[in-house]
Amino acid sequence: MAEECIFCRIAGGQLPAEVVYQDEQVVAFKDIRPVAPVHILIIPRKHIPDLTAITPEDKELLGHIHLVAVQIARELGLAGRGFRLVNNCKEEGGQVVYHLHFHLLGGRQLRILG
Ligand code: DGP
Repeated sequence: MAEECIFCRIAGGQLPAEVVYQDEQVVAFKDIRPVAPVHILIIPRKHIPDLTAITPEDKELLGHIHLVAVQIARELGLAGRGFRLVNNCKEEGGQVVYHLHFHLLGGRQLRILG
């Protein structure tokens, strides 16, 4: 855990969040500034600053995050309609919080990125 990291603090229960799913590896909670009817952040409990910091050790974790994303999408009725799973990496990728996270977006027609 990184003491100053807000997502570590959410994962540890020291900061409140609307948690929709959690297990020993990941936590999923509603984004504080939603840009779609469904906007959930899926984070590993492990502090990984950004996507470039992943290692081969994280392969299983990254697969697990995707399985959790699909499970949540299914539970929210998005699996048939479609959704988007996004990672913003570093400054030009639009990353603001430096704890790896994936945005699960859906519930409306999403436009081309860019
Ligand atoms: P990114 O730009 O990919 O780093 O997105 C960070 C997202 O995190 C952004 O959509 C807003 C969200 N966020 C920031 N602080 C908090 C918080 O304290 N609680 C929750 N639920 N979301 C947060």
